[in-house]
This record gives sequence, structure tokens and C-alpha cells, in this order.
Amino acid sequence: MPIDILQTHQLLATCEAALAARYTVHKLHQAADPDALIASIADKVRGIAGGKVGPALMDKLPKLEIIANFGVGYDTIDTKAARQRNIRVTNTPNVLNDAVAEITIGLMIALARRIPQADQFVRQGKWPKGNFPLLSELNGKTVGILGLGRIGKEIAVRAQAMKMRVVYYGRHKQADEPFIFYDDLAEMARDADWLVVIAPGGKGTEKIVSREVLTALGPEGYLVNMARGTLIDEAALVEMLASGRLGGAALDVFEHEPLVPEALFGLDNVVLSPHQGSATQQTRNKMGALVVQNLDAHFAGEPLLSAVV
Ligand code: 8YV
Repeated sequence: MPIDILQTHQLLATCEAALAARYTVHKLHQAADPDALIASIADKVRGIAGGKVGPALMDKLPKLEIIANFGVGYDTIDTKAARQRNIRVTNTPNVLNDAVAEITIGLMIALARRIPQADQFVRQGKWPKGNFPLLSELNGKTVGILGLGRIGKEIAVRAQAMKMRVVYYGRHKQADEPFIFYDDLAEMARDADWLVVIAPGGKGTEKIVSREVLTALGPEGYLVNMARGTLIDEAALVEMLASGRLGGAALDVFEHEPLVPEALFGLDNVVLSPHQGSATQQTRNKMGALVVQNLDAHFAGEPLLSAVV
């Protein structure tokens, strides 16, 4: 008898096909009546593929053994509640490091050189009437990385390839890293030209990029958020970008995405991206494969590939 699993949101076609070949998959996001679906399968679901799992859902599924999150960030899963209920949790680390690091540098260059705005300038026929303004470069600048983890390190080496000086802030100094460590985020923001945010979301980092940090980054400073919208005081960010008290921002994630503060739409010092960090076919395929491999390992009684709980 195939094992029953619950899928909480749409996954890649390759991942869904692999799951369907191995498991009896119940799709919560497609259910006309999600509560009725859960009630009808509650006594047999042993795994979840996807995220957004809190204690209420866990309690409705007494046979739940594992949640395989699609994504390296698992802030939509209550890991404490999972641990208390003896439910394993896995994520999809490493396979997305390169993709996220690449687009981070891409967005930095896009912001420094206003690439989206320049494209619009040409398309709107403005060029014959005058030249596009002169802008700035990455080389010679200091980038402060908030969260020098697996992805942060890939961003750091690419920033060095751009001839930038790399410093970082995190919970701990990492003895093996050559970059200067700050134990005060505002101080790092004051000393840096760029602040790249790539730390996990969740309670521990909520609004860590506060008004004070943004003020320290200042009118010449640039913010890049590749992590979660929750890490930034978004209201302060919007206000400071509009008033010029912050130089600019490249934002891939937002507090209430896919809703983005409309005040950002008219600002020239902003580059916006719809949570694209890992969004390539190649990387999403690998993430999907890791979801399936973790479930398979668990149900075969083998060690999990990437457990967080
Ligand atoms: C995905 C991400 O966009 O891995 C993460 O934490 O934010 C992204 O790779 C997301 O998880 C897919 O739904």
C-alpha cells in the first residue's frame, strides 16, 4: 500500500510526478473544502510535502512523521511544535546556493546601474532627448553581508570577483572566514556601502534591519534583501527610500508578498524582483528532488539527507 502524504502547495511538475509515482498524494491547495479533506485523510497521512505547517495542522494529523519543506528557509513551519510531536522536518539546502548568489549580484548591478530603468528609458524613446544619468559601480565598495551562511558565502566570493571588500554580521564570528566580522549590525551598516540580507526568517530575525540600521546605511547606502521580508522594517524602508534618507534598494522578498507596497512602484532608486532567488528550472528541479529523497529516506528507515528537526 503506498504511503499517504499531504501536499500543501503547488510544487514543480517534476517533483509532483516523482511524488505521485511513490505515494498517494492529497493536494490541500486544490481542495474545495480543505478542512473536509484533512478530516477524511487524518488517520492515514504520514508525511507532508511543502511548507506552511503549524501546530493546528500537526494536531489534525496524528500519524504525521515528517514534513519535507520545499525551500531552504523553513520559517513557515513551527519546528518547535514539530519537535514536541516527534515530527521530523527537512529543507532543501545547498542546491540553491549558486542560483541565489548569482541573482544577488545581478540585482546589485541592476540597482547600481539602474538597468531596469535604463531599459525603460530606451523603450520609452527618451534617449534621443538626452543621456541617461551617470551612476555608480560595485568595485571598490564595501558590502556587509547579514548572514554569512551557505548562500552568504557564495555571495561573498562573487562580490570579491566584483572587486568589493566583504565584511559580515552574524550571531558568531567564523574563525575560518577571512572577512572582517561585526558584532553590531548598525555599525556594519555605517561602514558599508551595501548591506546584503541573507539570514533566515522567523522570530529571531524579525525587523533586525531596523530604522536605526537603515539610517546607519544612509543616503549613499544600498540595501539588498534576498532573505525574507520579515527581516526588514518595511514601513521605515519605504519611507526612507522615498525621502532619500536611504540611497536605494534591490528587493527580492517582501513582508506580505506577493503584495508589494505600491509606494515602491514609482521610486527610481529601487529594483524589484518577485522572489526569484532560487527560481531557475535547474535549481527548482534539484530542490524538488531533495524533497522526494528526504521522504523516501524517512520511509525506508534511512538517515535523512537534510534534516532540520
Ligand atoms: C523558494 C526560498 O522560493 O528556499 C527558500 O527558502 O525562499 C525559495 O527558494 C521557496 O521556498 C519556494 O516556494
